[in-house]
Amino acid sequence: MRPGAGLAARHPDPAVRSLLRLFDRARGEPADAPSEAPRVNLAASASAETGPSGGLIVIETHMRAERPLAASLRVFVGEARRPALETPRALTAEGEHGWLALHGHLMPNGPAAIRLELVDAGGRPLAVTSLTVHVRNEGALADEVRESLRRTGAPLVVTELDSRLYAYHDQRLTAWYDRSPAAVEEHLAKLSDTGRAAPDEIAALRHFVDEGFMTLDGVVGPEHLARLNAALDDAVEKKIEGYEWGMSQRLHNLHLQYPAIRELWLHPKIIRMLRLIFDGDGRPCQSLTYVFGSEQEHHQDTVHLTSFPAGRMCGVWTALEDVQPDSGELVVFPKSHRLPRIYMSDVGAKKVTGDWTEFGETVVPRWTELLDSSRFRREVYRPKAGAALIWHENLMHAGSMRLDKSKSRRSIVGHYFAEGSVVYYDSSGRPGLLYEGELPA
Ligand SMILES: O=C(O)CCC(=O)C(=O)O
Ligand SMILES: [Fe+2]
Repeated sequence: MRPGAGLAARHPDPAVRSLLRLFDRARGEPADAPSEAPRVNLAASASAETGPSGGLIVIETHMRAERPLAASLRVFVGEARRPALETPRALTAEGEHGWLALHGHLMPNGPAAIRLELVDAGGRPLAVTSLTVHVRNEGALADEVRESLRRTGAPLVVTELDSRLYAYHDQRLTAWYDRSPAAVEEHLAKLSDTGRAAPDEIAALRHFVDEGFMTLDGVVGPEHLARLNAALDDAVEKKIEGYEWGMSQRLHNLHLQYPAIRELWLHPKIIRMLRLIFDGDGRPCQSLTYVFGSEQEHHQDTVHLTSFPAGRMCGVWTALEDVQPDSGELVVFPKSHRLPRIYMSDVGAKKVTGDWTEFGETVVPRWTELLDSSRFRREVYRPKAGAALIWHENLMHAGSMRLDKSKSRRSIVGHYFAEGSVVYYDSSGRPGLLYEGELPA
């Protein structure tokens, strides 16, 4: 380095020097080798490394430097010699976990090499890592999404997911159940004429279209219910996620620990009904287990569990016991699925990174306003054990007040997305991951 040549060379702190080198470069300083290159670590992994993944390919990253350092992360996809993304990163000694998401729809099906590079302000390599991901987006919906992403020029790599990335206004992408009554009838007639759906299933689908949900009795039999309740007892006893008896708190993804819950998650009757709704496979993304009522305020899942195209998500709520009055029952507002969908950008809300205060001040009042705009009936769901309710993505629903705190309300919710869609959490801007394994026939 030429002594005294630039701002960087004059500063005593090496971290500041490395930042200032940026300015020196901008002022025409030559890209000298740094006097003492700090050790930099870069690691990346993806669930799509182990098997084919649809929708967004999520890459988890970890990067750190011996001492604070301004760097750029470059992402190379496939054979491309130019980075699909170049983004500044402030490296720290503590290290930082992060993520990137790739629009797999814009990639060919099959394996793809991904290379990540960290470079310093002068473009000199600091660290590099590679991985191979497996992309699979097949079927009519995936094709429509691919074409839409191409038309709108969606970026291949994203670091924040948002509704503005997608052509939600494009009516070619509207699901059959969100179309005109005539189009709905035509679809149902086809299902019926081809023998794909039985008369009771057609009736359930019609209820879903008109009211925004359907109820199914006797999905889970007594033996399976006993195993599910034993799993809940075990989770309570082990105080999983710090659970204390009587709490409204939900337990996340217990299907990963309890085979009985996983069996419910992939229940053939539920998967079959979702296949009829989505006109293709539906795949779960998570499970939430409740021992007592959630007392969750009215909301649409749309902003939390977001699909592109719109409407390709359903919630499935299964009762593990006969639901009692005053236990904090699930409440749905029939026909409210026809209300406008609310996304973060619509109300100018910032992505939630942990504190939900602003969300409560921007999104929640808009929901209240929408619900108050029409006189929606408030339907309390008080089923027998083993029954399930499937709601439309945009249906307004809530957990009512637990008027009798001693009454449990054992239930499990799964959120399912249509295969071929893009799955994300608009509220946080993070990508979603679907179960990619076998589905029952
Ligand atoms: O079970 C409840 O009370 C509400 C659950 C819910 O809103 C959801 O899981 O999306
Ligand atoms: Fe919900």
